[in-house]
Amino acid sequence: MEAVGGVIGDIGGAIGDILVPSQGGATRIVLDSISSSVSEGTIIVFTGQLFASNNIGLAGASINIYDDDPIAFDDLIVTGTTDQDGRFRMTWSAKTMDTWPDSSVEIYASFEGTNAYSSSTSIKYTIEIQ
Ligand SMILES: [Ca+2]
Ligand SMILES: [Ca+2]
Repeated sequence: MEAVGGVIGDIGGAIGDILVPSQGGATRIVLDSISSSVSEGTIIVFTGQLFASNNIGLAGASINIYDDDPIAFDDLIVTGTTDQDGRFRMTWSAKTMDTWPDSSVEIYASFEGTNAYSSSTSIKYTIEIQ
């Protein structure tokens, strides 16, 4: 039993070495809530904050705002960079991003990750473009 336990332990270690990245601190991105219904051409302000796992804001990180699409690639709406507190702020003139299935835009914020930090995406907000 001693020997078997040792073997299992060695396998577990090997799997851990392969699957768990040596770098890649977890991140969390928060996108502040957005109006659920706006007229076309309304200036929407996307604000939020990117956090490292210690809840400290992550500065100088690239943030993308996307329109989520179920079939096609998500549409990139606007990009920005976080400030010293990890906060971001971008503006967008609201417009329809899809001809199908409806006139809503499904907005989320995304941090693509770096060598030192893993990627994260925010919750999604649906905006009706009037
Ligand atoms: Ca969409
Ligand atoms: Ca789209």
